[in-house]
Amino acid sequence: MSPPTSSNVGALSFADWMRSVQAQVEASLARCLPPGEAIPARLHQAMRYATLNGGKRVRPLLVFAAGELSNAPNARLEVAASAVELIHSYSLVHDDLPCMDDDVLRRGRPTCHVEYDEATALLVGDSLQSLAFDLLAREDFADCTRQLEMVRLLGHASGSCGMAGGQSIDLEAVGQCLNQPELELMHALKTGALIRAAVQLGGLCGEALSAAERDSLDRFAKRVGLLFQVVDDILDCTANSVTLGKTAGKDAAAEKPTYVSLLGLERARELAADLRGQALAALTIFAARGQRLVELTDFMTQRKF
Ligand code: GRG
Repeated sequence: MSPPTSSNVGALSFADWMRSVQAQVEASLARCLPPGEAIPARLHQAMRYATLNGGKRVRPLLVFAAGELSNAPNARLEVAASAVELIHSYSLVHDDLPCMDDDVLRRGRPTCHVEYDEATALLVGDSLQSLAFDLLAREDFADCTRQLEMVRLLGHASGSCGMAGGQSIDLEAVGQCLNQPELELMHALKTGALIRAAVQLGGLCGEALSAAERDSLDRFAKRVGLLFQVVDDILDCTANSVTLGKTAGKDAAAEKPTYVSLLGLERARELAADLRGQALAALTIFAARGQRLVELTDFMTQRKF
């Protein structure tokens, strides 16, 4: 299927649109990752192993869906979406290491350090992260001001005041009893910051949004980031490892605080429904232009893996 363009995107069903964006991002990642035979071949093969052929590509989908609000060029969205997915892939590789979550299954396959080795997995994460910024800084991607803003935004979202900071809080929280605001802060950083960045990057790829539109989009991004995590916590204790493609029940086994451990399953489900409502309410300002974001919010609420 060819990539969606601003002229045909409205005509595609959500399922076709999603498949088309996923295929486009897969092809873009395959192109921008160094070939498996390029020296150092083992590292490059491991980078490709950790990034390609798997993953729902939720963050790239958010980039593309947010890009529809600002009539963003498809090629620019592809670069921004690929950069976010590289950061996400790096975070999963490092998260699975024995010094972090110590997991053996990811996207239905052995984790990167199991398939290769720990040192290689560490370098895979490092290299994927560097590649993300390399991609955003390439000269033909956009105008320099926009590129700088995107580099800064992604750097902030993935660093110690964003995803890596959230991971640090997560590691300290093992065996602790966090209250709801503390849990929310941890997830706003660990999972939410990159999801928020994906939405912001999509919004930045096209024509300038008004201040009111930017505020609404950011409100949406924060709510949908939290929604993603609440659903993840619910799936961790209701779905099995085969469906999830990762080890189910990990959080409870590791004595990690989650929305389910804090609120119970039913209230966690109610919270997910509330967050969905708040996310959709934030999109009303965009009317029909927000259609894909609305559909994507529902996909993120109803996902089974
Ligand atoms: C190591 C700096 C560093 C950060 C790690 C993302 C993360 C922070 C840890 C992952 C642990 C985890 C399972 C978090 C819950 C939410 C989450 C990020 C799930 C995985 O994302 P999906 O469902 O995965 O989008 P796919 O495989 O579909 O890409």
